[in-house]
Amino acid sequence: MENLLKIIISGLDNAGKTSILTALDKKYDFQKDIVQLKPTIRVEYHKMNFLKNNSIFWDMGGQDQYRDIYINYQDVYFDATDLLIYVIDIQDPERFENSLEYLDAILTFFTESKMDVPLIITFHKYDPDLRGNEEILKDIDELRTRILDNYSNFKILFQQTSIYDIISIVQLVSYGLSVFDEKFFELSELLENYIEVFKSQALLVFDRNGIIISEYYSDIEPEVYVELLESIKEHLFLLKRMEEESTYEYDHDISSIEHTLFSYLHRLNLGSELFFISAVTKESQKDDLLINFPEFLEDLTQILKELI
Ligand SMILES: Nc1nc2c(ncn2[C@@H]2O[C@H](COP(=O)(O)OP(=O)(O)OP(=O)(O)O)[C@@H](O)[C@H]2O)c(=O)[nH]1
Ligand SMILES: [Mg+2]
Repeated sequence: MENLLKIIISGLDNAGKTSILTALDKKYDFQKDIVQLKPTIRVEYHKMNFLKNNSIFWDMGGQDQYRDIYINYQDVYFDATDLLIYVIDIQDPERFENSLEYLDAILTFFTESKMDVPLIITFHKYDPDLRGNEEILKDIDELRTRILDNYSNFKILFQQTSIYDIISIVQLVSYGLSVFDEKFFELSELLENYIEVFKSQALLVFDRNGIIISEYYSDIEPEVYVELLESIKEHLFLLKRMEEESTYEYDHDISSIEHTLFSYLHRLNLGSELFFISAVTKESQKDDLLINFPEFLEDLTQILKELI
């Protein structure tokens, strides 16, 4: 049966909410659209399909006057929320308090209405050049601790995102949507098992929109991780092409990254659904991957069938 999910994306004005949704829509060519964004007037709706679920994203403009409206008419706006994504601009410490107050107003409403809403809080604008910045990491840590202390009755996931790191944006949504189905845990276990069989570095399953359905990484050094993300990013572009050119001749593609990593992308058609599997492994281990891949595909198909 098809579900319709209501996902609210909220936070102060200028936090980056609309940018996140725009980046998701246009994963492949989004930078110029984001530069031209204007502040959101009240609420904008974005629709997105994810497996069985149709999701409506409510992008709640964060300017003062709109926040007042939402808070005064909370039941209109927040009623029947399935997931709240709350965006905090990590580059704007002067407004942390303000942002926590707004979050508190929303969570107080959920508590009073006895609504058990899962929550993802993202520390946004965590741009690649800020990775490892001690001040920012300290801020993130403090915010996280404060939020956890105050709202122990909520199920909260934390995430760091930047529109300059498209994978982080894709992950944000995939974490959010995976809280709705137990099958995702099974899938994650399957990937965990096979990453050992393959002796590989990364294993990801995407849907046709490039949303990560599940992913697993082995313990890897930071330098390898950066290369890995680059190769996955290439896969995102490629799977777009594979989807558009339904006549695309091959069901898989291989590339090598600086002769050390081997990167494999496979397309899987299941009924009218389309999935992509991305695997990255050491060049020297590629046989383990290629030999065991068909068996993995079979197991994966069993689980995916129940998700569509
Ligand atoms: N450096 C950086 N800037 C970002 C990022 N995401 C968004 N921005 C910028 O932040 C500004 C505000 O982005 P919006 O997406 O319009 O913010 P919003 O939360 O939708 O704001 P309202 O609609 O007013 O509530 C824009 O200038 C974006 O280009 C990011 O990850 N890193
Ligand atoms: Mg906006």
